[in-house]
Amino acid sequence: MAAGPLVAVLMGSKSDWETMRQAGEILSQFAIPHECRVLSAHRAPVETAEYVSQAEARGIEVIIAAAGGAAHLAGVCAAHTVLPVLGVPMHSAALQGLDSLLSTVQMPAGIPVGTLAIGPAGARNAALLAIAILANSRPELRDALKRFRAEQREKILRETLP
Ligand code: RP5
Repeated sequence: MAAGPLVAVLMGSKSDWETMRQAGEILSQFAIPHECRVLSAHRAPVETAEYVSQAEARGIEVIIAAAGGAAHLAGVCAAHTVLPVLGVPMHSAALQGLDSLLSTVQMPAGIPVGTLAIGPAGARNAALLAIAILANSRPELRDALKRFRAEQREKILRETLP
């Protein structure tokens, strides 16, 4: 596995960390080198563009971008790189994340963002999808994903009801 980060987990605010740490935990579980950073498309637009523009040269292969409200972080990231960008809409107080979902998922044709579910499920699935992308060229990761699926199946089949 590479020494530098393969996956970047970006989020628009530190207030997103409680959700996005779950993406980091999955990546750590699979021993994927990654880095997590707060970067905002509207509060730090220049630094966000610089970071994403340099990501490919740094060896990063997948970018996960989480934001809430008028959530344009993932779209802005995708505008600055051809690396796959996975968007995670954050739950929002005003509209329960529907605003985040629509503004992340509704990218006009030509600049894709792969959008996951709102909140923790999206955070965890973004990490799993990033691993699946990396696994295309890393057979050991594909095996690890198959073991992860098998564990979920076994857990479900062991469930008992009162
Ligand atoms: C977005 O605005 C962030 O991604 C966050 O989800 C939301 C609220 O940010 P804070 O006001 O909590 O910093 O940019």
